[in-house]
Amino acid sequence: MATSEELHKRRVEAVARGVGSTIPAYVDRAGGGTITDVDGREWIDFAAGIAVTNVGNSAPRVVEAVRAQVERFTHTCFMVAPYESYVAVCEQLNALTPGGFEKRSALFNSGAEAVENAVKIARHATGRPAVVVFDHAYHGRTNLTMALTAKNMPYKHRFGPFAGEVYRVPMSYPLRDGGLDGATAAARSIEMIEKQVGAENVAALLIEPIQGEGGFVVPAQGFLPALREWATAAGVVFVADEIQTGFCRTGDWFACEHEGVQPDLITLAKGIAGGLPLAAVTGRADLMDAVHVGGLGGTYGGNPIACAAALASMETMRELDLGAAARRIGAVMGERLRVIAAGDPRVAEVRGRGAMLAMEIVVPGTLTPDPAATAAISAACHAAGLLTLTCGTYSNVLRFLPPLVISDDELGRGLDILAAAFG
Ligand code: PLZ
Repeated sequence: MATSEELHKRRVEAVARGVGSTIPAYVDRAGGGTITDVDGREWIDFAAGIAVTNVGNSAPRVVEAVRAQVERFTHTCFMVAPYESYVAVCEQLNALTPGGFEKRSALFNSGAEAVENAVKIARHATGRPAVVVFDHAYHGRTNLTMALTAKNMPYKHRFGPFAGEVYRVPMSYPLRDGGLDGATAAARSIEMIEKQVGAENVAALLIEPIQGEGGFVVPAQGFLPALREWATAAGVVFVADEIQTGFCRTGDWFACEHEGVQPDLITLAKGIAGGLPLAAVTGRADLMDAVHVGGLGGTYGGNPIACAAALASMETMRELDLGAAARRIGAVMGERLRVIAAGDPRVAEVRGRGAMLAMEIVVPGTLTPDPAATAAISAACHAAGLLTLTCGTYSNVLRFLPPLVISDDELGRGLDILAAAFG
């Protein structure tokens, strides 16, 4: 087998430079909580493919379901000749997502595609043009979702012009907004929408209940409910982007549940199908069904193999109670992170929920972001056998997203490596 170094040389000659990788190691296999490269080096996995393999890599039920589906048929296109598993995934999403009202779902391939479709549906249903998004938001890399995403480098730089009718308002970010309470922070955002956009022009308010790429920003309590309430009164479609937070990651099926928020539409991807590409928009039947027949779709959306994997993943989440697993991981990890933070003035804050935790790194005694220290700590983790990711508008957040099936031993060893990396 080729070595990681050999593969890297081939990659440089074959793969476009614009596609990056966190580690220069080439994967041979990956299990519950580890990734092994072609040279036999092992990493404890605190990335889960960016919050995708919540059920673990090659989860037994997923492998079995995919194998069986591949043998039956691989693709017919749901828009040409439909099949049961697509319908079954939609039924489950309608039942699992917050809100007891009647719902419908539509399936797509990627998170960005789900977000694009949520905007299409909200605009079509309301007849309004504007979309409101937040500072530090991340919603994807397609043209519309680049416009919805906040951060320039690396996502938007020289990729414009961007889609119009996108308006950005302040996020509740307690560490960096002076600790505004949720209601006050929401009032500030709402005033900006009303004065600068006009509520009657707004189709959708789109928000990650805990921001992912933007820095694992957890809004102050009450922020999301206040926005939800305003959207209802203003006839604005409240869209929760749960692409990173969904499917047990935060200890509930969906992060909105923590404060009892019921979105009108919810965008889903990543953890939905154990690593196979699948995404969804789920929401109020009156909004979803407003769109004319043929208005939504795509060749591969809801591919039968991905649907089989999704059904098996959701079954695994139920069977293993991965919500409880995420809460347990969060308790163990949170305690260790707070010990590290107490002994290191570079850690401004430990935050997150369940198995979605982060540390924001600053110049000691200030709130000045320290992206260099963040990168150095992450690199030390990689060198010592722990796969960590960074994020944040200021690239100064270490984030931890282990698979929810990680063993206690792997979790403990990973945290030991992290503690050592802080030195
Ligand atoms: N919405 C909240 O987290 C994807 C992006 C990694 P796609 N986040 C990881 C990268 O650098 O491209 C994401 C997300 C939220 C939307 C998306 C987009 O999902 O499946 O990557 O299109």
